[in-house]
Amino acid sequence: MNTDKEILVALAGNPNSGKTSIFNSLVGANQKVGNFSGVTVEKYSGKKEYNGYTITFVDLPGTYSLTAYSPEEVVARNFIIEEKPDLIVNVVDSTNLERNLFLTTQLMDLECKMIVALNMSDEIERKNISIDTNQLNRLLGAPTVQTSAAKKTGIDELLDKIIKIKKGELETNTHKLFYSDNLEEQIEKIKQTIDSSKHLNGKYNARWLSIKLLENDKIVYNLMRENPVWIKINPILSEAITRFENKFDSEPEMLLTEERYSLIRGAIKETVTYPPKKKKSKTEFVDSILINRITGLPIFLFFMWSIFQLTFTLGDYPMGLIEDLFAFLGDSAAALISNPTAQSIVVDGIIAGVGGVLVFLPNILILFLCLSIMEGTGYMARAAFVVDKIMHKFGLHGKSFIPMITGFGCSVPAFMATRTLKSESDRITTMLIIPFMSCSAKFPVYVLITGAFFATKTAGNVLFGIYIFGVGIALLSAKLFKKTIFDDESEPFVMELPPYRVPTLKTLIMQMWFKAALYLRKAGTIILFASVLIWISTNYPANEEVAQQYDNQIAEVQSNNQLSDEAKEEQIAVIENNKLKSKLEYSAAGYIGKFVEPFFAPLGFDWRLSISLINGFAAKEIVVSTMATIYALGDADESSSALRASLSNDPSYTVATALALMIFVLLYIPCFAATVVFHKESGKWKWTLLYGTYSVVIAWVMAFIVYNISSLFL
Ligand code: BGO
Repeated sequence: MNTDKEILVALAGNPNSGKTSIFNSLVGANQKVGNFSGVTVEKYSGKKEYNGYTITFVDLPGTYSLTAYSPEEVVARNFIIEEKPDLIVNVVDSTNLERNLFLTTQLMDLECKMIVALNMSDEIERKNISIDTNQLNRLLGAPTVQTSAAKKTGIDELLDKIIKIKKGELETNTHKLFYSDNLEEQIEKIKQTIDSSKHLNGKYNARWLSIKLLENDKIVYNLMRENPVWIKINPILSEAITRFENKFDSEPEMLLTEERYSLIRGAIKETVTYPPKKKKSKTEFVDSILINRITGLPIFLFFMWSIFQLTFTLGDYPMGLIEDLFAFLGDSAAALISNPTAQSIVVDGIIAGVGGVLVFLPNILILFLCLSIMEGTGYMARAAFVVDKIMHKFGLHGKSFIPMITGFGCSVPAFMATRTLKSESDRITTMLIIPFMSCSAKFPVYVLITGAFFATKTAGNVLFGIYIFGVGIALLSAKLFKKTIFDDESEPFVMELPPYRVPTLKTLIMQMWFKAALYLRKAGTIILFASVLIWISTNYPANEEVAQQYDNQIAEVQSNNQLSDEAKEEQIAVIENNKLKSKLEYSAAGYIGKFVEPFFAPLGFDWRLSISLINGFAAKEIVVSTMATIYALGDADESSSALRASLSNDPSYTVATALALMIFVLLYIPCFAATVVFHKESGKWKWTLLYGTYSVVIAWVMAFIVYNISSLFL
């Protein structure tokens, strides 16, 4: 920053250290979202006016280290190197110091000015743990502040220290992180050679470059290879690596990591005091059951099964009420609007389409609430731990499981959550299988179909079965990709077990409200727009000739004096129904549906289901709204009754059709938005093409198998 009164501060920390919460406490509503230069990683920044200074905070992506394995790590360290912030606030989760201080040691290597914010201080207080911050300050050579983003404590102290450092009244970066003599000797040799080169213009810290070269950092390697000094460095580096391998039977990278952890463990021993240990802590006791080798998996499956039962049984009550509300709205609108076209567009288009999607809001809220509780309590990480072994059998590790579970909510954040995976092959494989983790937008289709074709008692089990089927396909696909495309093993990774926390009701309600608002916004915009489009495509072009033929038939029945009034009414109702059905068949949607019907016919789907599935490429909720409009228009007698009843009463659909439809919806591309994010995250067209074609092919093949097998028995 250029003026004396402006300070640029970067917030760095592990995911879930509370970095975002600290950032929010610091800047409040003065936030801006952009992208880090040259990449698509989101950049949150915000300004704070404090004691005459303007402090700009930039929230760096959450990372566990600063290697070159993931885009986030590269973004974070490039920002520090290239933007040269005045100061780094390293947010550390005090309840998990060993893991969090690893990043701190890497920031120390960068020799930048730093304050360590020991966050979650409320948690350690509750656990009677105390940290000697003065001593930690001395050991790390950086001021430390205890903060609690939850209780909003320590924030002003943090701001005061930032200003003091700017004014030069407080020392930071007072000492380097020194490694053992063997390592230091090699670091120094490489550093001296780098120092002798004028080509790097002091942009990079020479000691940091030396450490990174010893760590075999790909980006630094490439950078240095382009530099003339490489001719001198290369032999020194090769000699150093061979020497470490001969002497310690280990690469310098491993030795550096070991030494960093040794320093951290030492620092913790010297500064942290734990309360006297009782027999077994509560966490240890709960963990001994939840992540036990025998009980862990069944308990996890039971939790997941209960979630689906709960969403179905509990969600059924408000769902019935919302269905009644929309039926009432439809009847009222029909009574108020006399123009038949306007009446149809409002009742059959908008109210049926939007209403058809909104009735599932309660179910979705229950699902999100349960997922939030799992995440907030720390159980999600345990679940990942439990499935770690199984995941290894399929070429992945437990770390991939969290993005997969996030995929139950929405594929978009799930694709983003894969950023924590360091290996490219693990990341791409996980992204390719996320579409099979059924997202909440597919949920309305299942609730609709299971509700229509299965008794309430079995519906929850069918729903659970569909999700498990998706997980099975995901794991088998991972194995296939790992064996064919990537041909490598998953890399070893420490599975973290965060402490158990009791999520506050406020956080849970806020999260639910946030999701509800998104769903409502989607219903009020995309779904509303799609409903009107669907209505137009199902009403136009109108075939006047065919309509006239039906009108003639009606006129004939009316003028037939041999029929009683009752018989006339009955026959006219049948003709009216046929007239509406043929109107749909001759409409644009009818033509498209009929055009794609041969592709879907082997799966037992007629043109109406086919067009709904085609529309579902845009968003899965539109599958439901398309059906809602088609059935509202196509059934003269039951225009206001629930869509579920229309489907179950339709003689052309069987339980086999229902199962095949759910399997197809489960497995094919989640939605247009997710596809865009997939492409952004994977960065290559070849992956996006594979993602699209693979999911559609698998969806078709599986739906075909399920349809044909279940047709034999059901
Ligand atoms: C959830 N104290 C306590 N007790 N909690 C804190 C503190 C603190 O000082 N600071 C943050 N948290 P982020 P990153 C959550 O998300 O800021 C909590 O990744 C939940 N989620 O509220 O997001 C914070 O930016 C469901 O909690 O971290 C957040 O570094 C139920 O730590 C979590 C309850 O904070 C991570 C909480 C699905």
